[in-house]
Amino acid sequence: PPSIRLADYKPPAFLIDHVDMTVRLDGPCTQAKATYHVRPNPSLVHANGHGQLVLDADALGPVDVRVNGAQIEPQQDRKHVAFTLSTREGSKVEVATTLDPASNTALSGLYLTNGVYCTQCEAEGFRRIVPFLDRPDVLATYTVTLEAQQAACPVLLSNGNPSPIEALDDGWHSITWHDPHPKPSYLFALVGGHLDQVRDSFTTRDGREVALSIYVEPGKAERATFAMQALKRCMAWDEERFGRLYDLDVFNIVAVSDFNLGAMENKGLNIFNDKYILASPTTATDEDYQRIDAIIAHEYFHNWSGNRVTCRDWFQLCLKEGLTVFRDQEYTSDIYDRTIKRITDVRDLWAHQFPEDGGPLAHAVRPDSYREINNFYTATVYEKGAEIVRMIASWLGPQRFRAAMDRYFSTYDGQAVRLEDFLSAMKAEAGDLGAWPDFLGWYTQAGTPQVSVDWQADTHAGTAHLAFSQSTSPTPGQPDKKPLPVPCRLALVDEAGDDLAISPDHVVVQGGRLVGDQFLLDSAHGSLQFTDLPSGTVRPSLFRDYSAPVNHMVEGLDDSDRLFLAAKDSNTFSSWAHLQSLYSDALQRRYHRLTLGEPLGDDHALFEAMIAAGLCCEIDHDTDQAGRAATITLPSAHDLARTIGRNIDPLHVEEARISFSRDLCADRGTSVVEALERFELEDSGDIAPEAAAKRSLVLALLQHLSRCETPDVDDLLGRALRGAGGMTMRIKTLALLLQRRSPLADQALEAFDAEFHDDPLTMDKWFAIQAMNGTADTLVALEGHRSYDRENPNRVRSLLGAFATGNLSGFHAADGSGYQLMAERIGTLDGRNPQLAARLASAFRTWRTMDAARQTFAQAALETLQSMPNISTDLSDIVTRMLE
Ligand code: B3K
Ligand code: ZN
Repeated sequence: PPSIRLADYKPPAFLIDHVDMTVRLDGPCTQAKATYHVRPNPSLVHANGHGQLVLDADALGPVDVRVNGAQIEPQQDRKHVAFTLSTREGSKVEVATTLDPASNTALSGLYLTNGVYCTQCEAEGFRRIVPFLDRPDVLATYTVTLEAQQAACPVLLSNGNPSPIEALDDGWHSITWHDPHPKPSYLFALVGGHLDQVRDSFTTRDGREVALSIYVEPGKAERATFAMQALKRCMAWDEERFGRLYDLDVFNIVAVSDFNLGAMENKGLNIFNDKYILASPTTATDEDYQRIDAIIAHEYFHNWSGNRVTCRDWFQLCLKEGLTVFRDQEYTSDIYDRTIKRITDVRDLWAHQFPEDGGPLAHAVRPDSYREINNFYTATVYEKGAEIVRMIASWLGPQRFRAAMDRYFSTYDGQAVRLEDFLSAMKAEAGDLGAWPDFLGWYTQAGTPQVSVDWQADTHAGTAHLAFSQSTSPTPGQPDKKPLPVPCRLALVDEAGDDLAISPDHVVVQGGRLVGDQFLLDSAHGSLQFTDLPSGTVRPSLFRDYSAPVNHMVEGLDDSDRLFLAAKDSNTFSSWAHLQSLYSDALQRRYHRLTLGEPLGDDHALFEAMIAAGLCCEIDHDTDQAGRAATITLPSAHDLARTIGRNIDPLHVEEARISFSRDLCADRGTSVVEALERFELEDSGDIAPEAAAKRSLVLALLQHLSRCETPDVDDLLGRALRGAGGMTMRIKTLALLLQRRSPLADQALEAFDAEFHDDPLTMDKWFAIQAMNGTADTLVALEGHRSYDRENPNRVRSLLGAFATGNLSGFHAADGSGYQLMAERIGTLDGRNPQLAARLASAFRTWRTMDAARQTFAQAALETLQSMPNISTDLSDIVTRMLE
């Protein structure tokens, strides 16, 4: 299919103001009927008295169409239903069609999951229910009547507020939902089925009571109590922090077991992958709890950033996604720990967004064109999009940013807008900050800027010089790059570790601006020349809190400077980042020595620093256990591969990390073991953040120890496993045993299987750790397991997804077996669920960074997929871009 281009945007010729819809849920005879109140778009000139109304459609059977009561014969092809309408006055258009939700395995539109009817309409699923102007700039109010057999579907939900349920003849019943807020069709939803309900309520700051419900499959209500608490917490937070109040009488969440993504923000009726709702201490990890909290918040926050103010077209996707990720990140930072959240997000950005931005799938946060919009729900749109909002928020400062957000929401409420509109609201509150930086450039230019910084200090003269330069490598379709406004939050740190006050009188700035502690580099080159510095050694702390999503390298700071800053920098994020840069250098050094067959060398000084930072006090007696855990955690294998960049041998990447931990333990193992021994390896399983922080530190230590070859480590891990009070310690220690091929692993896997084999969500973890520590053969064996289901996306992601994204040496196996198996499975899956197939295929995006032999195998696998006769648009788009 041809590309759709932003430059070709045209407003719709007709608008639809109101939709009256009736859906009769009746298995393969399900009927969908809708009446549209259509009028010509008044902002356009209509030359004739009539024009074509071209409705979008997808995979629909015959459609019955009436215009003002009279049946007509529309032109219908696979993707459209078109007919002529008056442009002088409004028309009433009625459409009706029959659907079979059970045969909808793509999980877009109306489908059946475990006997429950549900919908997913973003981005283009509504047209798979009824023909419509299925584009985000057509906003309508909806009145939706649902009919079903009372016994099959006691629960019937849609958007907005409900009227009382009515009994019909023959055991049928019906209910009508009315949503008074105009919305695009992608926010439409309905649900029908047997579901248990967890109820609560929330009183808004202006005194309205909102009835809250979370619906789950029968018997799972107990596992939704944490989700309900999270919902109430984030509703209160959005009032407090952004002044955003909820706007309907009810707010419903439904958790379903077949879902292509995490969750969906349908107006008043969020639908979730049950993985992000259901949790209990015995089945969910600390990460699961945090993710549930964050996703509930994310979807809830969309009510304003996305629903009340929505996107004009899909190119503006990051208008709602980047902004809403920023909002959920802030929520998590306020509720938990700001530094840890920042570290976690930056690690994710480096692990997922950077490789995307540096490879064949690189695209701007606002792309210029797309072939399949579903392939643009990416780390770039979401995470880089959130980083851009973060730069803007930090440039404005908290008060101005809040005022700018208020302005954005009030100016554009009820409208479908563009990024330019968001930026104009931000700019309008910039006050005396001077010229508005070109933040739009960050949305339109793909690729990660490389920023080189050169530091030179003259202690005797009391001067120092920081020279910056930025450049961005070409990305597909964008050969030439321009400089972007790069905010570098910085400080000069004295010998005591204190920040020096920087007086503008003693700095000469070039190629940018210094505002407070931010140097805004807005040219290819810029510099800061400091004079009148106090005596003694001064060192720079740069990109504090990771103030810009760039790849930066600093010349002029040696290892001892970085070790000093790691210990003394008052910005806790930066002190973490200094150590990470040292780990990264040490691991790269080891990697290159491994490829040359040289001895690995000695990292003693770094080990000392690690132990000092990680074990500075008793494990048990400190508040910052999570911070120390992050401090001693190495960059991931994927991140190391990214920094190596080319001609990669994944086995050496893994061995570089393994050898580092092994040498650390050989060097300082006694201190590690002693520290662990002092902490009795008993875990309460308490889900409170303090208990979770302690577990994270213990696990970070065990992770290093598990690389030692001595058998007493098995004993230690075995004790930690037996002492596990909840799922976090249980699954993580099991994974470590598996990773070191311990004889204890098999038994523990069996015990897990025996306990959870009929609890699919919990078994997903069991599949995932094996997929991450096995080979293609392991996957084939696991596919035969009684708890595996090739048709459920969560199962597929836990096995195939975990393998392709969490097992570097398995997926990139030297004999090509990983690529081949993945390609086979993706090819089969494409026939059922193209979105899922395309997403799995994107794991191949780093194939050109591998060594030549691996590239040959990867290319062959991709070409096999590309030549499939019935390949979907989704998969073909991804595969083609990777081969271009
Ligand atoms: N807006 C949805 C994503 C829909 C993806 C469609 N392929 C979830 C979210 O970001 O909140
Ligand atoms: Zn979102």
